[in-house]
Amino acid sequence: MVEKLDEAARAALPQTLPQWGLVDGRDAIQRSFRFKDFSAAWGFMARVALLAEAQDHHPEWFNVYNRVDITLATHDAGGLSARDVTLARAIDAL
Ligand code: HBI
Repeated sequence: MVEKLDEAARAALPQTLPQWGLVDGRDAIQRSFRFKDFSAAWGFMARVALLAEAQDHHPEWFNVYNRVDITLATHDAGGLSARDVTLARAIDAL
């Protein structure tokens, strides 16, 4: 079982992940990305997929043309965990 994110880490989210927001009605974070076109969006998704496999932690996402919306939550924890923060930071660093 994966531990949910502790209160201190939750309070720090605006600083650690300033471009991510909390999802309404759900213990999850989300960020929306825009790219030049579909090819650039898909290239980004391919790199996120490799990160996800390396971390054994996977995004929920939606893509249309140049837009990629990513939601992160830990299903094994029933909400946010440190795994989501780690993956979000790695995505931000791409
Ligand atoms: N990805 N987002 C997310 N949440 C999980 O709990 C999770 C995952 N990828 C793989 C994974 N868990 C494995 O530990 C197994 O539960 C399949």
